[in-house]
Amino acid sequence: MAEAAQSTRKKIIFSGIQPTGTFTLGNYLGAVKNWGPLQDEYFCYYSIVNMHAITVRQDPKLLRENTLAAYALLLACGIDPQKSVAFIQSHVKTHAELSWVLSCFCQFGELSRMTQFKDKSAKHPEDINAGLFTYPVLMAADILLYQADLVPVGIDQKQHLELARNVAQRFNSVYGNTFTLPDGYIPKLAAKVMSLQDPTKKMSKSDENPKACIAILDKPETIIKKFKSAVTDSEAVVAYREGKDGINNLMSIYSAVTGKGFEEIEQEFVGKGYGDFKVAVGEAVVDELRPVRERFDELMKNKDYLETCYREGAAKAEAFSQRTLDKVHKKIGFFAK
Ligand code: AQP
Repeated sequence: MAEAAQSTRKKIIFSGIQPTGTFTLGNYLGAVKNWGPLQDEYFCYYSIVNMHAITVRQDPKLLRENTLAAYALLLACGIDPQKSVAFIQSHVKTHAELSWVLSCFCQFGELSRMTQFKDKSAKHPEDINAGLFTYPVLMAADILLYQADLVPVGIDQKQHLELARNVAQRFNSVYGNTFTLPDGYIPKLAAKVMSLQDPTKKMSKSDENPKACIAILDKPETIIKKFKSAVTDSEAVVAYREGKDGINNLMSIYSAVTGKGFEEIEQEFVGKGYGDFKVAVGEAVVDELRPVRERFDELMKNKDYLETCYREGAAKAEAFSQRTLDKVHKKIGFFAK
């Protein structure tokens, strides 16, 4: 399949998601939902990036469970392992190997400027480890190993993506054309879904307040309850405007799941209060997520199938990425044993 991708010059996509908990509505709308429809047009590599997850301390048993569940969720969200290469990052050793090489082409200063590093260091002051600092180098390796043309991500990953591009450009300028320069593929809507409890903060899997985020496997009644308690304002007018962060967030979510534009939504809720609007958003999200939950439950009953898929995915990912790594090793002066 890798050869086919090369010879027909089908564009290549890479993206990943951390198994740090059940995907949120933010992960889903900003990233994973958009991955499925790309499978026919592009050659896609999608990964559960468990090596990134250990930059924050994880319970080993839970990480194992979350990794398998995240893989099943990936398929439940529409990734077809026959069309795409779906794999678990730690199964493919080239990621760590290229990451080391690229870390020698990445400056301390540029890593120090990464906002995710600053945010996560502030959140975990007791464990500001080197992996947290070099996280974007591993992400650059993930992308560049597959010669990805496009990387579908939420807007929070834009800075890391730019760094990957800079590292690739730097390497290419020294050793000649080696890596494809990747572009971001950021959705127009819901590129940054905000917390339901603090709409100035992004919705995150690891938020300590469970009311702040919708996990895509939440029960319908839990989803409705969380939307009902979402923080808004005291104006009681459903309108997309500066300063109405809570309502803007709910309108973006509603728009992303129903396909309705902001004006249409404003018209729909003229003369109605926030209560009606919140329930409508909740119900639309429940409808959107129902098939994902049903498919996930089915997949988790068939662990053998999941194992076959992730093993095959890893073999395909390794075969393709090894070629990039061999090329890199040759260019920098390593020779084969
Ligand atoms: N709130 C969000 N809105 C839109 N897109 C989002 N993404 C994350 N949060 C939002 C996108 O989801 C993809 C996978 O993200 P990740 O799991 O690799 O890492 P993250 O960005 O750090 O996600 P979380 O949920 O905030 O995880 P934790 O809490 O573990 O750090 C990416 O494409 C990301 O842009």
